[in-house]
Amino acid sequence: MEREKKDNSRNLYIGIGSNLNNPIHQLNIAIEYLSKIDFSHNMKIASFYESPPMGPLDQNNYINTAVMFSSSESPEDILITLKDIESSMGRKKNSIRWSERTIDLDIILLGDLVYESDSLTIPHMYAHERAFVLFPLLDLNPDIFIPKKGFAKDLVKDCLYRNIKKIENNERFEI
Ligand code: A4P
Ligand code: MG
Repeated sequence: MEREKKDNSRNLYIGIGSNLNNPIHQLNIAIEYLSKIDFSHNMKIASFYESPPMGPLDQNNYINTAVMFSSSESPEDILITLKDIESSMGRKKNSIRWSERTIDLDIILLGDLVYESDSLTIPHMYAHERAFVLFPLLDLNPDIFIPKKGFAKDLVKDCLYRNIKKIENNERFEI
């Protein structure tokens, strides 16, 4: 489990997804934006993964990744920053659940914080059950623990949406 550091900073894990307008390009743009925010020092970037859409099937495959850096920002301030980046990248609101999007930035974990407000749930409510979230997290930290759920390396053995392919070497994962 991660411990809080003395300066109150915690390891922030952000999940990134896209399935519109050249998703790999969109992920790279989002990473560029994230690397420029003033609290994103020493950012680590996971591999990119392709998977079929969770939700309506009449949309393109998704590309997902995650980044991690240390942050002492509040959860709500981090969410505002992520929403700003989504709007700068032209994300449009769609009323259909789990519909296609140019970019989706989710707070997956903030150290071992458990946080719930009207606008935010940390850890991300479904992170523990999605292969397209867990594989990138494991790239960043093989011993990552999801509070109240368990170690990602255990959760991944039994999770949903497991038809996932790592982009660089084109290997399909068999769990
Ligand atoms: N919110 C609550 N908790 C969080 C959090 N931890 N991080 C609230 C970020 N936001 C959080 O999000 C809706 C609201 O959730 C936010 O305004 C915030 O207040 P949104 O990004 O506007 O909408 P959304 O992303 O469509 O929400 P939803 O239903 O959570 O979608 P998901 O779960 O992100 O799923 N298939 C594949 N293969 N890969 C994908 O990445 N993604 C989705 C979207 C569908 N299918 C997919 C993928
Ligand atoms: Mg989202």
